[in-house]
Amino acid sequence: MTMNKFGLHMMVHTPDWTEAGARRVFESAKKIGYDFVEVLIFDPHTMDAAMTARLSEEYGIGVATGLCGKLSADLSSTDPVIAKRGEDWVTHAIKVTRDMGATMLGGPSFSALHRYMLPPSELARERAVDAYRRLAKQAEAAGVRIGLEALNRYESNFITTVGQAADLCRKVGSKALFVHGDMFHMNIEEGDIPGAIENVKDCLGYVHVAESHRGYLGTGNTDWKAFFGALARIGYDGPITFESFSPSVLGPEMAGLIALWRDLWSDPDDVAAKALAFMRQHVRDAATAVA
Ligand code: LER
Ligand code: MN
Repeated sequence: MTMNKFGLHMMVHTPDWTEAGARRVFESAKKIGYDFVEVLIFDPHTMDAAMTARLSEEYGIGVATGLCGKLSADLSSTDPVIAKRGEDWVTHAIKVTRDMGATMLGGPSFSALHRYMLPPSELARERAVDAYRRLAKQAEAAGVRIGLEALNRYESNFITTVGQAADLCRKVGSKALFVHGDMFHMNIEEGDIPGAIENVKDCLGYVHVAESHRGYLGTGNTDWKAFFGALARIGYDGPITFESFSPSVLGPEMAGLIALWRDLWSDPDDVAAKALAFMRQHVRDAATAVA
């Protein structure tokens, strides 16, 4: 029996974390059988943590959070003012995560969701180690852990492989940091996905299960057997979250951020229900294969 908990990303249903939107996500998660929902924090100053904690309790469904930086609050910037704003952004998100009753804050908190035109500087990389050392201490005090989500080259320049995420975790040297892998991004950036997973087994803490085109699981080109097989071999028992997007749900601005130009589905409950069955089956099959 797997120990993994299964999560449903809020964006399958809504880009807005209003009470009405949140209820749709919690209701769907409960009806389908997910264990928790992932709330994407686009601005930690505007998230209603009390409402989230109340609904989490009401539905009996857990919460994890994700955070994206932005160009004016970008921890990876060489401009110290912008980098400091980026660090403060994560500090607020740690508090919001705690107040939601969650313990995991993943996502690309280290940069904006943006197509950068230059590589990150060595100075920014050095500063990020110090920044995450300070943030890890705050996270430990709050009972929260911070995941570093490796994104593909068109959405960040700072951490694009799970190995780079692990490097930063190891340099910081705190258990409050972990690697957050996402199969959509790994499928673009990693040469050897099972090998990449093996290499970060000491710090992998969270995964996004997302198809190569971000639509229905099993309808893209991802080698899911290889991915779940690698998770089983390293004994991964952490959270597994389904992440999928549709422009008709996100609206043009959000969809544009991640270059989502085609509708691959229109029924959030259907894509979410099929995804949970798909993930459970793969986890079961992979466990049997390694037993
Ligand atoms: C964005 O491409 C993504 O994968 C999200 O999980 C960002 O948190
Ligand atoms: Mn993701």
